Amino acid sequence: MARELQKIVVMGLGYIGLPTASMLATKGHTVLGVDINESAVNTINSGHIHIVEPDLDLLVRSAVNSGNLRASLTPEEADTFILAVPTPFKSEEGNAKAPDLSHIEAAAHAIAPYLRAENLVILESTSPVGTTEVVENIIRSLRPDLEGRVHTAHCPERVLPGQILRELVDNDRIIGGTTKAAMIKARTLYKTFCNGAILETDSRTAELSKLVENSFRDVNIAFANELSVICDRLGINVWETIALANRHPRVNILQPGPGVGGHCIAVDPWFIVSSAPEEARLIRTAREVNDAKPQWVIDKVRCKAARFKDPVIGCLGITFKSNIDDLRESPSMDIVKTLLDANIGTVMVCDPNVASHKVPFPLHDLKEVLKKSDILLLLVDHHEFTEIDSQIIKDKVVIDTKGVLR
Ligand code: SAJ
Repeated sequence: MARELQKIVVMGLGYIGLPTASMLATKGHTVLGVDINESAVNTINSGHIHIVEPDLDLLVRSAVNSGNLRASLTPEEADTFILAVPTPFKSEEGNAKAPDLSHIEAAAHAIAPYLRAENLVILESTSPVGTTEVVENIIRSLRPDLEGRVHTAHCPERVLPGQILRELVDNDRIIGGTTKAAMIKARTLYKTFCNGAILETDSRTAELSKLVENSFRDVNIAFANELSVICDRLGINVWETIALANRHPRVNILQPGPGVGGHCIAVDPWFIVSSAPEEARLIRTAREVNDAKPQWVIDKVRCKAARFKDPVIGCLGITFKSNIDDLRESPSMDIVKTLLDANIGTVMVCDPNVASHKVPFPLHDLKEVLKKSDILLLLVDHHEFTEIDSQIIKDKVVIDTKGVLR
């Protein structure tokens, strides 16, 4: 394994930046993590974490205790700068949702005064094609004295929330340099902590590859969600249908649900659509199919509720997927909020993974919800819900968006 210990600045200490900074620090690099959130900076400097991810607390503590990881509000001079800031989309522009590059642009401006000749700048944030060149152009315009002497590369993050630490080390890594020299420098750094294969390419191909991975998943989940609506219309069990079809050696259908959430799969396909709006027809349609699923679930609940005078509607789960506490872009949360405002019954919400101060409505105990509900709406397959005894719910109207209450 190549061992070249460096001083590294990581811009953005969120779900990607903090694990990456800590991992680099535990491998012996001297790391400064930079964030605009002062309370996150203080929390990290005290050896604690401000986000939830299995075992990340142990890694951060050990990185901070080793003296190799510090957090700050401002960058310093270094050998390598890694940008791991968010890339959300702006509200609808025309028909496609346009990427918001303001955090990346701000990070590039923030590091510019600290750059020296032969520095490496790595963009890890998931980004539309051409964004690494945007970073390069910002640096060129702010530091003309360094023309041609700062290397830039795109190394997209690919880790799954809930398994970040394992995937950070084990996943194959795409390294896309704007030049061969940048690619070689980035490869050397990632080899210090990555056990997966290092896949070499240019920055634009690296940018698109990352977007394609998440779009592939979105399109396949859209297929499953469309099947669930078709099966409902035909009175056929979608879970059984998919399980049977998946016994074909070349079929592997994903699972339907209440919609697609999280900050990645529900966002990144739009970056392809906004770059090639005429051509990206399937990718756009998949987004629309997945985005329409929450309303379909709400309509189902309305239809069932109409049979009761004042039904108690028990909603199980509000996170964007199972066994995590993350509420970002959660379709279940949107469904629950709409039902709370819909005036069609008394809504009781339960999510054992979410602290009650994080949501603007009361959270109830699972037992209480199971006891009082007339209609039970399962939105997230947390393990607490998959273990519900079918006898307890046999007399209730059950709407099971994840197919676990069989
Ligand atoms: N979902 C379904 N049916 C399925 C699988 C998922 O409805 O069969 C839903 C989930 O419930 C959730 C959403 O899709 O709402 C996304 O969940 P996920 O577990 O598929 O993915 P994320 O968003 O947690 O992480 C993805 C990963 N990308 C891929 O698997 C291609 C991860 O590797 C990326 O690093 C991450 O996006 C990212 O940061 O881009």
